[in-house]
Amino acid sequence: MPDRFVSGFVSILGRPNAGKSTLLNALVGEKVAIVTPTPQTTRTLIQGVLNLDGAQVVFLDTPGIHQPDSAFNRRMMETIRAALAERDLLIFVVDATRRFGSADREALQLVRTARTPTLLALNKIDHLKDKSRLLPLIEQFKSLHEFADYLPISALTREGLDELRQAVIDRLPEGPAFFPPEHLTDQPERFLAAELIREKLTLETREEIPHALAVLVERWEDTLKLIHISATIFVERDGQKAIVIGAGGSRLKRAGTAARLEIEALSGRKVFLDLFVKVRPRWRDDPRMLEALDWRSMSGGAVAE
Ligand SMILES: Nc1nc2c(ncn2[C@@H]2O[C@H](COP(=O)(O)OP(=O)(O)O)[C@@H](O)[C@H]2O)c(=O)[nH]1
Ligand SMILES: [Mg+2]
Repeated sequence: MPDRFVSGFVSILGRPNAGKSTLLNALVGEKVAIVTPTPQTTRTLIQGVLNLDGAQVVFLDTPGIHQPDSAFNRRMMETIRAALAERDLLIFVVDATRRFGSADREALQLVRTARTPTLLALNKIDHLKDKSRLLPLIEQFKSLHEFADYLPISALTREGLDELRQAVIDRLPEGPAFFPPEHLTDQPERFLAAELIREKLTLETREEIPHALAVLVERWEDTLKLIHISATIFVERDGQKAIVIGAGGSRLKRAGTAARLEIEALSGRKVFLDLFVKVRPRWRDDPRMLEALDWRSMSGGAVAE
C-alpha cells in the first residue's frame, strides 16, 4: 500500500478539436465523453474519475475555447470559466500538428487568468511526421506562459499517457477519495444515451448540421431485461431534418443502430430505441431549450411540445 493518498480536481482545456475528450476517455479508460472530428462536439462539462492505488483524480472535460456567436456558445464559454475555478491543476491540450496561431494565444490567455498550475499536453504526436517541430512549439508556448511541465502525448495511441498521469499525480495534494471507486462519471444514463445518439448523428452528417443538432431523451422505461428509450433529435431547418433522416430513413437508421449498440454495451441490457426528428428554428438562442439540454439544470423534457 502506498503510504500517501492524493486526490484532486483537474480540468482539461484547449481549443476545439485538440483532442480533449479523447484524452479524458484514455485517462479514465472508459468512454465518458463523445468524440468526433467536428469542432464543438463537447457542449458541457464531462466528469471522468480515475482511481489508482494511491490516488483519485477527478478530471473535467470542457467545450473548446472559441469566440461565441450565439446564446448557446456564450453558455459554453461560461461553462469553461466554471471549469477554471477551484482546480488543483489544469491540462492545456494543443494539437501539436498545427501551427501556433492567434487563437492559441487567446485560449491561453483565458487559462492564465485561473492562476493554477498548468501542464501543457502536446497532443497528436502520432500524426506528427517531423518530431523536431515539437521543440519550437514548446518554446512558443513557454514564451507566453510558464507551464508546470511540457508533455508530448498521443491521446489516440496512448503514447506519453503514463508520464502525463504521473505528472498529474505528482502535483496533487494529499487528501481523501471524493467518490466511491465505482463512480466513473456524474452524467445520468439518459444524458449519456442522448450524447451517444448525437455522436453517431454527427459522424453521419457533415458541415454545419452537427452544430444545429440537439438530442433530448423524452422517455426512459427501464425493465429488468429491456430499456425503452424515446429521444427527440432537434434541428433548426427543414433541410437539416431531411439530411438527418436520409434517403428512406437510412441515415437515421444507421445512427440509431450504432447508438443503440453502445447504449446496450454500457447498460448491459437490450435497448429499444425510438427516434423522432423535430425542427426548432434558432434553438441555440432559446433559453428554455438550453435549460432543457443541460442535465445539471434538471428541467429536461418540457420543450418537446
Ligand atoms: N491522430 C490523432 N488524432 C487524435 C488524437 N486525439 C484526438 N484525435 C482526433 O481529433 C478529433 C477531435 O478529438 P476530440 O477528442 O473530440 O477533441 P476535442 O474537441 O478537443 O474534445 C477526433 O477526430 C479524434 O479522433 C491523437 O492523439 N492523434
Ligand atoms: Mg470534446
